[in-house]
Amino acid sequence: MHDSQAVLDTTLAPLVALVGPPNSGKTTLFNQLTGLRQKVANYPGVTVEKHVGKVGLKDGRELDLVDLPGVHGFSARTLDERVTRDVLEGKLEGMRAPDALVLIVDSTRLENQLMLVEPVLELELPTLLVLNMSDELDERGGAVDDEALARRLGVDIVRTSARTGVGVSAVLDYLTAVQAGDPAAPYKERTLTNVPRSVSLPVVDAFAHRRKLVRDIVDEAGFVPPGPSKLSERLDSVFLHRLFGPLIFLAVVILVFQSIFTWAVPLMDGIEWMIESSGTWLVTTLPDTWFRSLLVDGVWAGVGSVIVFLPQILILFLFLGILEDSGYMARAAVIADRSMYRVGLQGRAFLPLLSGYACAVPAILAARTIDDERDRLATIFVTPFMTCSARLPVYALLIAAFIPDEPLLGPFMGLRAGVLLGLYGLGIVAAVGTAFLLKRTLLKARPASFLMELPPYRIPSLRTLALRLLDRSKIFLKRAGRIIFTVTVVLWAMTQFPRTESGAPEIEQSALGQIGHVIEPAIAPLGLDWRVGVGLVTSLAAREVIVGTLGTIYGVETADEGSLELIEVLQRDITFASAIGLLVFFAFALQCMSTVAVMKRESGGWKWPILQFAYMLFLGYMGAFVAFRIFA
Ligand SMILES: Nc1nc2c(ncn2[C@@H]2O[C@H](COP(=O)(O)OP(=O)(O)OP(=O)(O)O)[C@@H](O)[C@H]2O)c(=O)[nH]1
Ligand SMILES: [Mg+2]
Repeated sequence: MHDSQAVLDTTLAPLVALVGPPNSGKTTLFNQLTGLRQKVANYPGVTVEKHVGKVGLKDGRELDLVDLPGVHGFSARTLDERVTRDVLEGKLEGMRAPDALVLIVDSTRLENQLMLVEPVLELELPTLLVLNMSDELDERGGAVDDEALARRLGVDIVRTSARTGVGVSAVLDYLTAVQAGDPAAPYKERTLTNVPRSVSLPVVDAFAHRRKLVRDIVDEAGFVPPGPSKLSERLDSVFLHRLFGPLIFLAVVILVFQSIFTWAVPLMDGIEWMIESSGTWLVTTLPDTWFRSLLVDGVWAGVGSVIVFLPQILILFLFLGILEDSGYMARAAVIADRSMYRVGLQGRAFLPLLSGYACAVPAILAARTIDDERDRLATIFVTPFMTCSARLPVYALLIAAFIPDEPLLGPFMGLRAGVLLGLYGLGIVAAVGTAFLLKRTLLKARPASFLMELPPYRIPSLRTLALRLLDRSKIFLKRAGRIIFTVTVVLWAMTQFPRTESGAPEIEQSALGQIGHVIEPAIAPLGLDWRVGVGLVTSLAAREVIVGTLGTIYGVETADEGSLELIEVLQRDITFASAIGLLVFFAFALQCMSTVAVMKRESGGWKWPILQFAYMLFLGYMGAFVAFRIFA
């Protein structure tokens, strides 16, 4: 966040804001104009992303461009609208007011899109009106008289196809004029600002008034709406088909789910191998000091365990990007909506929840596509119940140690796979139950009615996809890395001190071991002792950390070489009932600081993450207790 603010504060280049309704092509045009010279951060205190970039102008100078979230107006009903209005009015901390605007609209839907023109022109800033998607307008037989429209509104107009780059040069001309202090648009003569309006007008009337005004303007400009897209109609007859629609949807879900696991595996193995071999190299090169221990056992292992998830996250966002930009996501939401509605969530919650199988962190970010705030909160609250990949190492260890390798359903499924599947099921049940409860209590509201306008199918822009993946990896590595780094360093330090007389750290006497003893009374009812207690504490950083911690505590040299030994020690030390309890605990409890941190950011405060952590911990503990009692 600070970097991009610095970009804005330290330069005197003019600032131009890109405004427009959702899906009008703002980001595509932004990427055309700025390329790689852009930064993403969040606006201070809120979850709305701030995209700023530098535009190289024709005269060799440059200016700053900010891409705003899509809005229908400035009524400040949603967070996006509030942020957009604040940016445009220069009220946002750490950001100066824009010197000029580019209002970009989808020219195939002028009647709807120009509703934004009046509030934008009221800002009295030099404004360029961009009629985007002109390729689609032409293709489908639509028309509009730019000059008449420009005269009527008193602004300059440029037609573009942001995806192919047509008209981008004309936008650059305008920006160059802004930089030269000679913005093309004479905003003083606007006729729209003279439209009589009464403050006491009820909102509905003001809206109706505006709608009529826009319809007149569009008529005067000879707008001929384009015919329906033949291709979209044909595709919808398949994708929204009563029978094939859900089947294709299911296939897409399976494809995404599978690819997160299968395609990512070689990449993850590669990264793991790199981290391990570089760790080994460090061990052999560096002298045996506390510093080496911190670097290798603490930082390298800890941060490495997070970086390993990057391929899964990139594949996930690649799919989400393709699905969103192609227009399929809107159809998928329509199809998923009915079953999600019963739970109390929106159809749009489906894919974020599905992504939770890889990792809750990107899944919570993906929930930004849910526009209703209560629905989004309910969705991100239940997301960590989905069985993320960090639970797998824990499940794998405990299942291997305690569940016999017997057939369950003849040749189709073994008992071990059955238990694993059961744990996945447990997560789903908890998520559904919790969503149901939330929507009837804290987040009481019917799921937002589903009146989504279906966009036409479009071929996603590779440039936009690639830039988004780049953003995602940067954000993920920066944020997750920072947390894991801190936590691992602190945990490592706690295993090292206080030192015993012999000088070697005795884990039972270390600060961490002492914490284990403090926790012991709490987990004694589950049949667990201080060792597992320590594991539960360290796994707060990331669930899979417990595997390594138990390995260390039980004096097993390395978890890898001795995983068989670790299994044997566990079998000796933990009862079957306690192990089942532990499995249930990990299915429910929020043992993941990255998720907590991301929840704080995405919900804008500590309230939700604290509630979520406490609730999931309670559920985990009670579940483990019940399981322990049943199997004891
Ligand atoms: N055919 C066509 N498609 C376009 C054009 N410009 C953008 N698109 C596509 O329209 C979709 C939406 O574009 P975005 O740039 O993400 O729109 P946006 O205004 O940033 O959307 P939000 O940020 O969600 O408000 C994408 O699939 C683009 O590839 C264009 O000129 N012609
Ligand atoms: Mg955008």
